[in-house]
Amino acid sequence: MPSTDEALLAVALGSNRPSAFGDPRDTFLAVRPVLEANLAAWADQPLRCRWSSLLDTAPVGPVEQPRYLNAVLLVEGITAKPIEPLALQLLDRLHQLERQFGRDRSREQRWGPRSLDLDLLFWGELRMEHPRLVLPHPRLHLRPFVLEPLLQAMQSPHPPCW
Ligand code: PH2
Ligand code: MG
Ligand code: MG
Repeated sequence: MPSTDEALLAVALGSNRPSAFGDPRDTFLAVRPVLEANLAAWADQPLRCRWSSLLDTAPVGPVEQPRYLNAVLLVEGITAKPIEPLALQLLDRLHQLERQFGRDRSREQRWGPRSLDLDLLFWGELRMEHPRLVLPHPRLHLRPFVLEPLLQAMQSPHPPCW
């Protein structure tokens, strides 16, 4: 159980086009340890990671695009106080990882196909409206492809087998 000075953080993952690592499932398998290591480096401490299973979901947005694979990672054990500059540092790390996995934001359509999308959903009670990052994620409550894996990760005591 998270202690009172730990704030829970959640990241949503999505993919519906291949990366250099393969199809979306291969991409998720490859990014999983890298994302965990990145989060621990950002928090500067060991963390506990709880993953949902992988969900195959219908695309929301432009309909002429492949189905998505979605998952959510819940992170426990961060003792740093949730503050805006630290959240922005994490956002930079997530964007860097997206690029490492073949994402090129300059060439993509809004809500169109992507090899890897990493969205920060919330970090404890932190509320922010920065031009680069709004927390909690403003569409979190509208998206079954986020809510379902989030609920799974919250309920799951063990890491799932992908
Ligand atoms: N991401 C989008 C747009 N539409 N649809 C599904 N099913 N899953 C996604 O992750 C997703 C989407 C933009 O980030
Ligand atoms: Mg995103
Ligand atoms: Mg997204």
